[in-house]
Amino acid sequence: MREQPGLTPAEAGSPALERTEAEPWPTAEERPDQEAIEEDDEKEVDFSFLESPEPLPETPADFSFLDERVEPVETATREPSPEAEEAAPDVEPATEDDHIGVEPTEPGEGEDLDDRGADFSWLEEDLPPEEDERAEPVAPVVPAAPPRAPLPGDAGFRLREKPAIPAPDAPLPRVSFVERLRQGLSRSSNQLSGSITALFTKRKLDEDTLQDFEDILIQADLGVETAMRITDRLSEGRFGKEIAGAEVRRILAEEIEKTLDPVAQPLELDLEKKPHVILVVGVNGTGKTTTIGKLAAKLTRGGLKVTLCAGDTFRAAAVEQLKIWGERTGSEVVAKQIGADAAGLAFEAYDRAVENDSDVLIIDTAGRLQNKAELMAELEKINRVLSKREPDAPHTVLQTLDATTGQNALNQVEIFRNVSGVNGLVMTKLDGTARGGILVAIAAKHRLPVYFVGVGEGIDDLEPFKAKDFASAIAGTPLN
Ligand SMILES: Nc1nc2c(ncn2[C@@H]2O[C@H](COP(=O)(O)OP(=O)(O)O)[C@@H](O)[C@H]2O)c(=O)[nH]1
Ligand SMILES: [Mg+2]
Repeated sequence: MREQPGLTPAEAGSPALERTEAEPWPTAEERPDQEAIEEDDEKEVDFSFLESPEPLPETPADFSFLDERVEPVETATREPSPEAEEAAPDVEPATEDDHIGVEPTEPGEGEDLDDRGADFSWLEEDLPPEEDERAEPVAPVVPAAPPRAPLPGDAGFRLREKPAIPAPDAPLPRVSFVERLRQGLSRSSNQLSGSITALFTKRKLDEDTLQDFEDILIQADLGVETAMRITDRLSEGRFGKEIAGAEVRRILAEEIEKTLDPVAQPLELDLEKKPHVILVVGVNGTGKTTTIGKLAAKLTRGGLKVTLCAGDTFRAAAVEQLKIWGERTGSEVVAKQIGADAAGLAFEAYDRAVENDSDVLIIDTAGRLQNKAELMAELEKINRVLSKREPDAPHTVLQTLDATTGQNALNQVEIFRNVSGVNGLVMTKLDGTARGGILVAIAAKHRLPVYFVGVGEGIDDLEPFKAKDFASAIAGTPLN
């Protein structure tokens, strides 16, 4: 056996392992005949070492912990707090009776959607697993009356019949918002900046450079259309010349802003048709309920009366979450037991919002794409029943998009736009490790208004969407 440096003869192993290139495999003639090998295989192998010389000591496993009494976990059924009740003495707590007459979910609804057989499971890739908690009944609550203050002119809404109310004296935390946005988009912008420096330093602008840059922009989720427009603009008058990274970033920011500017719009509330109905849709975990809470906060602070509808009737946690937002914002929450028909609930919530003279009704929905046929049927049905009460309702169908999911967001818009007539977007989680480039591709393709962006989980972490801030955060250019 050849010596192998660093190995003991035992470690050096079988002769097969010793072979090197200099020592080729034997030809068929050189090989020992097959019978000899088989005989060798049949030799009895000694497994006696497997038998333990001593019998193993018997240590019986202790399963007594299984018999211990498990304390039942208390399920939180939120009662309005004493302070909340005191703050709203004239509001009667809602009872089951307030919300009767719900159509049961009709079996067979949505079967036609099932037949389409499309597989949407890829949409769930980035999302946490979800439980179905249809068993628990949840009672409706009526929280405190809303605090009243004027809606600031730049809060991201345009009220048609009311004159704009001047902004309050308190300065808005603009710097911190922009900083958080820039921080959230820093991964995208650092990657882009690094690539721009590597690509353009000491290099004349030629076809190859432009092609490489286009690829980089597409990888940053900006979309083919925008990427081509940027490279076209870059080549204008600069072909064959050197171009500084800062100049490339400036052009990038300008072109992104051009794409985003038309979609950065305030959410128009037509209060001539009171209540203005906002249906919030989107894949689970994209921030629907949180965004509803933040919107309710903005609106109630502005002196508008808001009713919330807990239309995600699949999870007790989702209903509870909305009720907490209801209490925080002083908005009445119309909720029913888990498993209730969401369309029936939306119908009742509309009537309730008329009764309590709400300016805005915001309806939460489920976003379970695991059961997408049922979900899509449910969303269609909500639209259908609302339009029976008011032909233009829901006036706004708002889709939330999670900025950390990247390319998937584009597909999500396509699906929800087709099913529930999405006519506006909110991008959430722009404070984390966002991949904001996709919003540019969505704007170029769908041209849907982007009303707000979420930059945190707090009540004030929703800001009107500003094309310039967003563009400069992605391109890594200074704000001026
Ligand atoms: N960092 C951050 N987290 C957010 C934002 N919006 C929502 N979330 C969080 O994302 C998670 C899912 O939000 P949720 O509103 O329950 O999503 P839904 O399933 O679509 O209703 C929750 O933990 C929220 O607190 C945001 O803008 N930034
Ligand atoms: Mg939710």
